[in-house]
Amino acid sequence: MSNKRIMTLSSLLFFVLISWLPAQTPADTSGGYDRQDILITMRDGVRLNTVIWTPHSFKAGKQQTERYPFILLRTPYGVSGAAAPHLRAYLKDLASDGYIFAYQDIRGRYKSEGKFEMQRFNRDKSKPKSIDESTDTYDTIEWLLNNIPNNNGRAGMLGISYDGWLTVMAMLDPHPALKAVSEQATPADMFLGDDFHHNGAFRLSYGFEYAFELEAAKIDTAFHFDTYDTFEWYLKLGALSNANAKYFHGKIPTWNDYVEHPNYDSFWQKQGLAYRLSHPTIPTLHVGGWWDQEDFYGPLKTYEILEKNDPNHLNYLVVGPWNHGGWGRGEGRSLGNVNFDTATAQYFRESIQAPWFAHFLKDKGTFNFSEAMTFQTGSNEWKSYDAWPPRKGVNDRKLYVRENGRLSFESPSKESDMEFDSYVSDPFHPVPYRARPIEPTYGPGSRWYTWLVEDQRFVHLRPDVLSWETEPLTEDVTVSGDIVAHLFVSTSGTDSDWIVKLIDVYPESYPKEPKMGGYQLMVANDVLRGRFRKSFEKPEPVNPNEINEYMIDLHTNDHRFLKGHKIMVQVQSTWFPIIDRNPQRYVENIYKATDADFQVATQRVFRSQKFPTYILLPIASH
Ligand code: PG9
Repeated sequence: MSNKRIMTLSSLLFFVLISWLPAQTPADTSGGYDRQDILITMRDGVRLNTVIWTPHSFKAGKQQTERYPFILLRTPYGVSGAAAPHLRAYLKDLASDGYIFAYQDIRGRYKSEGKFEMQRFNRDKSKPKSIDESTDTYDTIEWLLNNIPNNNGRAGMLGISYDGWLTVMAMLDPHPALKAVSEQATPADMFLGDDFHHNGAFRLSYGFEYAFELEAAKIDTAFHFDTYDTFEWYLKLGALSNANAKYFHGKIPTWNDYVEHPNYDSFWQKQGLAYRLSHPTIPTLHVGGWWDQEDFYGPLKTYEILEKNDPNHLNYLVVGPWNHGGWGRGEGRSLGNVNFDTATAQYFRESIQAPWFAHFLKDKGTFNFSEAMTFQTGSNEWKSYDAWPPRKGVNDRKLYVRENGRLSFESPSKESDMEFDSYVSDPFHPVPYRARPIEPTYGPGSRWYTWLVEDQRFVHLRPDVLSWETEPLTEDVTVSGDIVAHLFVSTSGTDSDWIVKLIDVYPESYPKEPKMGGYQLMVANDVLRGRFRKSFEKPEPVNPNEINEYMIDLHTNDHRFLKGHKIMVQVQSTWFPIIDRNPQRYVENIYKATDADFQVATQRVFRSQKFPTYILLPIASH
């Protein structure tokens, strides 16, 4: 890997891409691989740069006794500098089993020809020469089978994030030799839940910085901020319309897509996996991390979509205590300040990922996979389920917001409709989503990778962050499955964001790990943009001061709140700059709003019998 490449990667996607770097541990020289760089020609004549790694014994020219399957990895992040498979923590356990690895630059990236398109749409099948990521994968596998000797006629594919999404694309009209895949942290829907928006609320800092990195004239150029604290920079940017006016000048296609598609129109729908996928075509292992700061929604949603139509039982799920791609590197004993007691990532690679491919591609080992395998946090134990969300031994219970900052499984006793807690949401003084300074997302020293496990005390008791908590628990409370917040709220404005965080509060005194005393660990969270409360396709203004019920999907989880801990809920209306500021005045298109559109709003969260704000928790008996 050239120095230049290492520098650009470190400022781009350091954590995802670190899996492309050699493992820190000494090289396993017993399992060497040899390299060939080849341009493989696609059906339309475009050539894709592919690095092929074959087990060392190939070179010796000996008669081969063993035939190897292929493992394909396709990526927009550059393959030429990537280390050999046996030197990459992510692939080491596979490499020691023996595969032929092929790493490929996708169209328009690094040494591949053609044009890059962010999450390219499916091709028009009526045109015989039309291409998409699925045909590029198909053509690559076909070429490999015909040109690389001593293969066993089978291929597998895996990848994290964009590479995970490319793995999903391989499942559309798959090559018959593709026998197993593992999509890991694929985005499934960029409007509803992954990198670029959550429930229609724009992920400003990510959407801005990633689009620039991928689409600026010079490959992988990080945007240059003139302040270290990007909170300050984005605040000074003001309304989103200033981004094109001052910086992008219409030259970043993905930014223009955000601006032209402010609602869940056919652009976002056709890009999403619900539109593209119907049923599993090959055995598929979905992998996600509970604290994935980029694409947690994606792998769970992709599993859910395929699970609806899986008569041959090809669909499997693994979720562990990881950030984005955390299962692909290191041991996974901790994340930020949170300890998991065991080497969760290493376990995944050795005992799930490698046996998965060995089974389908090499007929090796006994098939020992449960439908869903999760690492339950809190108890810090691996669990197996025959369905996800689990159906057995789980009952939904409502945890209510009550008076005096209390949270309780008992419903509100107050009859008066006007029981509420209130705060002022000021878009000119937004609540930071992580402690400042907020370094550029992928910049040096960035704490982006662990912000979801950051101690929420950094905003607790701010006047614009409400919080309610239970008494210390008298017994463990385990939450396994889907969590939904039901807010009965009003705003004095005509649009507004609602952010809900479900938090595990550690006991103030915690001798096991003193620094965790009183820690507020977020276990679930999300935002809903008020205009989309009834429909993501057709936004509507909110009537000022009208009480509305908002349902906010807090996704799925497997977490045990231990005896002595407390459960906390926090509600706020800004989360900056990961989420852009809602002007709090309804405008047709927030990306075209001007600075004059922003206003302060008074927010109320109701907690009466008639308007009971609560979190619906799937409480498990296991
Ligand atoms: N989260 C990144 C991404 C994937 C797909 C589209 C846009 C961004 C990534 O880590 O690859």
